[in-house]
Amino acid sequence: MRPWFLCAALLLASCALDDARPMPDGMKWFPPTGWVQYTQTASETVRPDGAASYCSPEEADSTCLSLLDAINRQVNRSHKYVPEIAGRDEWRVMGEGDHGDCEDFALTKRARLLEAGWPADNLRLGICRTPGGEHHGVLTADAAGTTWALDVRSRRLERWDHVDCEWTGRQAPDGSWRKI
Ligand SMILES: [Ca+2]
Repeated sequence: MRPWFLCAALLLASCALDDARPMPDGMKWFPPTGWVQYTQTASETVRPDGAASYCSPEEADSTCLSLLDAINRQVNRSHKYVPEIAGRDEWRVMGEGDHGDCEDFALTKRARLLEAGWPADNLRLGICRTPGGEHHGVLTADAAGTTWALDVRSRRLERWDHVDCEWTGRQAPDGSWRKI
């Protein structure tokens, strides 16, 4: 199925058109402190092993994109967004009834998608700067020829280059961090 029809079928906010392209990777970057702390206690996979092929960027189909959209919506509506103070911001997967801020939503979506069979190397956390100058964490995944942002600020999937946020860094498929 062509990407345009996939987008229309899912009523995505920003469809993959002919100019679609995945987010590029840049030079190596230091991982955020919150991520480093998270990896020390996380029960989820934090270091991709490259073994899975289902929903890889090359293989992602309409089923994969539908799953991405469904979990993005489910997590966004199941938890309350509550800002946390810089320097005292814990990165964590939210349980039922928990609240959190941007990267907690991103990590929760990542955990739900891993449970559903998405490969860890196609679930990549990204950091961007909002128009208000705040650092903002977003889960990203590549499918249908582009990179999708699972942003807590939007109910629907957004193409990475349509998000109102300036990307500064993102994980590579091996889990390391790269500048954008
Ligand atoms: Ca947090």
